[in-house]
Amino acid sequence: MAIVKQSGYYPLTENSAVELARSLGFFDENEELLCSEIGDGNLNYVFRIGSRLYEKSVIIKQALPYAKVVGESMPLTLKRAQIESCALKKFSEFTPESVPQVLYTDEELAVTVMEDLSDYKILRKGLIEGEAYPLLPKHVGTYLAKTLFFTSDFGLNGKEKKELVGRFINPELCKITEDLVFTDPFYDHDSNNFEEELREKVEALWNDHVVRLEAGKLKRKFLTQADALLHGDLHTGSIFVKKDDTKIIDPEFAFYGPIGFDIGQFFANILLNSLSRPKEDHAGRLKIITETWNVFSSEFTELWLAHNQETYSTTAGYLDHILGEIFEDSIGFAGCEIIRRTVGLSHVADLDGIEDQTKRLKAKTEAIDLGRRLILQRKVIKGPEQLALY
Ligand code: SR1
Ligand code: MG
Repeated sequence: MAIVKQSGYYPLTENSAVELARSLGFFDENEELLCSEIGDGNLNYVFRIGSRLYEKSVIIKQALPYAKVVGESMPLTLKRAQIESCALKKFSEFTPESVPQVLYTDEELAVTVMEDLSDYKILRKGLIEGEAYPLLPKHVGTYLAKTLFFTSDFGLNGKEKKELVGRFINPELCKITEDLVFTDPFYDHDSNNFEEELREKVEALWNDHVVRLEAGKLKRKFLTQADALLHGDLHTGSIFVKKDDTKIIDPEFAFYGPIGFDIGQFFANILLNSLSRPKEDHAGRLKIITETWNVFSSEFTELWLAHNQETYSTTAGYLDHILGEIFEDSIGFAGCEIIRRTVGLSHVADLDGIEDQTKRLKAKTEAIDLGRRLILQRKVIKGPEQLALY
């Protein structure tokens, strides 16, 4: 069957994705190709296209004009594909080993062609299966330090930084986070989604004025504090792992926001996994958080000492103040993310996948308590070791 070349935006199918890959010269004209749609995220199509034995392969990711997880009733800008590929390219300037290589982008089709990472596994899946990744904290901590330092006012001059802020204005995707992470779970909102057995617990959360006040303060930071170019959605589904390597994927939520947000989302999703595990696994999960923070803070410090462009950077106490603020924010943001993944829209398989209802409800109850504690106590929690689950 002849493929008619379409113009403008059209959603790809497995056939048209193959044709696109061929027309872009990734494969020979007559090469027999295989293709499957492997996207398991909330928003996009992801096609894997390869030669018969996948000796050669690429990924074609296409943004849909709506959120796949909700359906066509939730329209979503296609511009996010461009944001994602620009963010991947920007991050690769500082840490090329941490992100997939972008091979081609098409703004109109909302398509990014990327290096195929099918020999990696999504971290969330690996953690649920009980696998260990000893190099994960080193890789994630380094990625965080480099991307967050080098896109901040400490790593860039004022003009360069402001140009980047402008390039990464991402209002539609930020609005999703503003609503789903920072607002809806703290109100009786339609988008919330929780098991009826948790209603009493959730209503107590909605009626807790102090939690709501602190969540409001954290939301304001997210709205206003343009510290650095964030990934913006750094949960364990945005990280690909294998034993000796880690890749950070999917930065379509990238924008200039508070440095603690990426760190907090990562902490939150490790803690959510921990809550789903037997007690004997908790220390290992806490170690991921502790080591990631230690790597982040020591690498951020090295970059600060070697490359800081801010006159005040040599003032005694300034670096400690900044690191203290980043840590405090990351704990508060982690609290919001934990609550959202338990009572809001877009849950995590770590908790929802617990088959035994009693155990699942217990884990979710503990998640709500933990989220509350992190939001309320973020100023007194001084180190990651204090995040130990009871
Ligand atoms: C409607 S989108 C739901 C969630 O999926 C993404 O991964 C983000 O976490 C977003 O909040
Ligand atoms: Mg994603």
